[in-house]
Amino acid sequence: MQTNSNEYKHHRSCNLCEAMCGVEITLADKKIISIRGDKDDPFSKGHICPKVVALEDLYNDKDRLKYPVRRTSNGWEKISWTEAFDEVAKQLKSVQSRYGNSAVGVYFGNPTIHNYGTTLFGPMFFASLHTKNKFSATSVDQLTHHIASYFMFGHQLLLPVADIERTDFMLILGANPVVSNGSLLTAPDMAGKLKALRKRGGKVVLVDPRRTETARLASEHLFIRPGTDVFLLLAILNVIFKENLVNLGRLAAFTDGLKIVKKAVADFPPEKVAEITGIAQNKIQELARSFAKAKTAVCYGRMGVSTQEFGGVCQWLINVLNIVTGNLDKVGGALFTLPAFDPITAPESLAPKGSYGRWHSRVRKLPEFAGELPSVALAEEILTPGKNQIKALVTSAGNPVLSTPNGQQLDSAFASLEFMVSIDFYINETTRHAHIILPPTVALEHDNYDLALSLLAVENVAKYSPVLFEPDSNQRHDWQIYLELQSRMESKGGLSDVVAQVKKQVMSYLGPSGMLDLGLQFGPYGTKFNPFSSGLSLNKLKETPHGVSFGQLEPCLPERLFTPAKTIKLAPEIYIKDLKRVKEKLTSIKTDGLFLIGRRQLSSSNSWLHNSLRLVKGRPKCVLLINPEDASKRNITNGQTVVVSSRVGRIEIPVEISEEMMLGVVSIPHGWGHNRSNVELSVAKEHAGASLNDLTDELAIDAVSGTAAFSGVSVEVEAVSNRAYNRELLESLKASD
Ligand SMILES: Nc1nc2c(c(=O)[nH]1)N[C@H]1C(S)=C(S)[C@@H](COP(=O)(O)OP(=O)(O)OC[C@H]3O[C@@H](n4cnc5c(=O)[nH]c(N)nc54)[C@H](O)[C@@H]3O)O[C@H]1N2
Ligand SMILES: Nc1nc2c(c(=O)[nH]1)N[C@H]1C(S)=C(S)[C@@H](COP(=O)(O)OP(=O)(O)OC[C@H]3O[C@@H](n4cnc5c(=O)[nH]c(N)nc54)[C@H](O)[C@@H]3O)O[C@H]1N2
Ligand code: SF4
Ligand SMILES: [Mo]
Repeated sequence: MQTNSNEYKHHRSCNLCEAMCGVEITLADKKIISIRGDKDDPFSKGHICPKVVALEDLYNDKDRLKYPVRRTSNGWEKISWTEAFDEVAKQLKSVQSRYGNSAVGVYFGNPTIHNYGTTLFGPMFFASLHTKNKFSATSVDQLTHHIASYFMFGHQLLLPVADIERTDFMLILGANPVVSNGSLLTAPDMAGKLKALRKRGGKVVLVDPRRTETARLASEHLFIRPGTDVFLLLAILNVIFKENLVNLGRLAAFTDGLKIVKKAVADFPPEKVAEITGIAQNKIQELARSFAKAKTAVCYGRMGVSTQEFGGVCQWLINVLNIVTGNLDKVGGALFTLPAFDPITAPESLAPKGSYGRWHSRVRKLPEFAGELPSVALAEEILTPGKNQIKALVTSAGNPVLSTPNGQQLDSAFASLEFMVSIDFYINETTRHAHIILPPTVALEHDNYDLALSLLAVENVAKYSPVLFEPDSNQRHDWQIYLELQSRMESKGGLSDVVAQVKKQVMSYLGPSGMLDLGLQFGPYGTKFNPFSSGLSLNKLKETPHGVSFGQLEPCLPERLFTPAKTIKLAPEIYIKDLKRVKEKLTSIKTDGLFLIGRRQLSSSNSWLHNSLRLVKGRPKCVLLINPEDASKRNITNGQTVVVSSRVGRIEIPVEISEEMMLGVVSIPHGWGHNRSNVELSVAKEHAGASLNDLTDELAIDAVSGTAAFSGVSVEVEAVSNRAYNRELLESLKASD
């Protein structure tokens, strides 16, 4: 859109977190002048967060790669795309011919779902590798949600979304949406939405071992001992059943297993769990009653509960709580979306409905889910000799050295590989181990559509982001890189070469935008099912640069269920069995000592935005938070450097003493630790911090899913020496006194 002489505006959605904020970028002479919230975006209404500037900083980052590189003894050497693709395919095929298909492993990271090129073309490329050793960030994140949806609703992507805009009572466990901007809950301006909830007379109760930024906006904050949410949830349900507060409403007609749940929760009365959780018996009773009696209520639990020892059971119980109080599929409760591109009705190869335990990891026998194995097993699958040992690895849009437990172990595992290729624009803690790096374009250089996030949004919205800066002719998009590699992997001589070529031509012609157009036209608001309407297509969507809203979510059960008899399975056996482990824990739990949890920060995005000076400058961000009493017991003072050690490693980190922390709990943000050798991130190295995941333990997992149990790592904290203070931190702490 032209405004004055040489200024023009570009509209897109920020893809740096799950909130899907509309942004308005003003440019002059192809230079960005400002990035603001797009007030005309019907969904985000002008909201943005400080992180948005990273869109520009990424584009301008001098450290980012634009051409393929090969690692040599003299450093990284530039090579051509053709040479790079040929070499990668040759090496992967060589490993597979010598050791079998599964000797090639794959890890893909979180940005995969923030980029529709990777989301749409990734599955085809990964399938062409024919490996059972596929890993992703899902198993250090939201896997427990997918498994609960798969077993209860029949499809891993039928994820209930908390109706934050219409609920009367929101119980939040282990999420900090004011900082994270929401997860599996796409709703821009979470702070505004929580304030609005309270203003309309609603209540927000937050359960978290830290008094977080979100806690400050809650009606009530309850400290909980890390990893014990399972007991709290069981006790809440115990009260609801005991006091006859169960009321499934219309769900009763299509829900199985109520009696089994009633029996299962009978063993966990509040008095049995109060001490372990740190939440008083009467508080638990009061919470159960007010949740059940609220006109509408929703329980929402995220990273703090998804990634703990009983994460699987926790996410199941959260669904159970919403169901037995009649709040699932109800306005003001938890609802399902009907997105314009609906992955739930898309082909299985693109969005599988789920599968569990079709195979197991070789070393620790952890179960497959939807074709993937848990990432906690990646290092041991590389390091343990034997048949099907991983000898070569493909990483794409992931930084597992900083993002998955026991990063040091993964570092040595990657260093031992015969071949590694990374699809990433940074030489970071993970990709520095690659033999070849294939760099894709960044967000402003490609178009985008939020395929995954539209599935998780509090409104049914569709937004298309056009390309802002055309990339150079020698750059490649992620999907083009995937397609080139896929085609080479599928070419096995003879006719297969011809088929692979034709497939490549067709898919290249279609591209992500062609697939999107088909998805939109065949989707619930498209032209194909309703030829007389002026329904949705990509062209239509492009005419509305601020996006389209199809309104708030509506009840859709039982029709949208994928279970064979279209019933909700309230008591899947897998969870009932795991309650045995929960019961044992009730008597064996360790409550003394210090327990470590993680933390997210407004200006970070996991491990990969620390090369933006605007985002990292100022007060040191990678600091350990500790309660004053725990600090004084150890003679630790503010700003001092401490050594934190766990079963797997030790790090040094400055301390900030904070009343925010529950007694016995310390917190470190994840995604830092850029001081490893050969990392080529000039800004991030100057603000390196230490890696939380050099302390987290790959053996600590949720047994049902194999998801990493990040919450509640047992640690020791000791002062290094009286002289080791962090001056910058001390000064900033004094300034804030
Ligand atoms: N202790 C602890 N660990 C955690 C968490 C925690 O709370 N505590 N959180 C976990 C969670 S929720 C997640 S999602 C994971 C994240 O785990 P990962 O996804 O493995 O790690 P990220 O730090 O997100 O790294 C993303 C990588 O993708 C690259 N990248 C960015 N955009 C693109 C793109 O468009 N294309 C390509 N090809 N590459 C791109 C970046 O340069 C970076 O290397 O970390 C997990 N780790
Ligand atoms: N600014 C920013 N935004 C982000 C990201 C980022 O790195 N930075 N990452 C994005 C990603 S990939 C994701 S998945 C989302 C995650 O979004 P959230 O889940 O909202 O983010 P976290 O900050 O990890 O929130 C987890 C909370 O759980 C608490 N907690 C830890 N252990 C326990 C426990 O045992 N029980 C309970 N009840 N609470 C516990 C922690 O103190 C923390 O407040 O955020 C996304 N948004
Ligand atoms: S909240 Fe998320 S989507 Fe919105 S501007 Fe910030 S990083 Fe981007
Ligand atoms: Mo995540």
